[in-house]
Amino acid sequence: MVQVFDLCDRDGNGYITKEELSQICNQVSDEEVASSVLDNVMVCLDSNHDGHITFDEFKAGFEVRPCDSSCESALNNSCLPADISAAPS
Ligand SMILES: [Ca+2]
Ligand SMILES: [Ca+2]
Repeated sequence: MVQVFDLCDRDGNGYITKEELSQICNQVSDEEVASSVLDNVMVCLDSNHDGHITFDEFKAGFEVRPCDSSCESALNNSCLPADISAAPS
């Protein structure tokens, strides 16, 4: 999970912005990921809504995800779920 976070945190400053999420999604996905989808993912993962996803938020977001159908569908529409589970740990 730390590796996945580091992968998403492209500039290594300890948190993921929507910009970085967009970059990683467009890098791993053949299809363009809609900005509205990324907005939903940010809302789901950024639990204190400061515009940054910290590792704790990132980890917590994926742990609670199965309980939250709207977040699950947002994440399913992004590039993240398959790559998270397939990522080498
Ligand atoms: Ca970053
Ligand atoms: Ca946050």
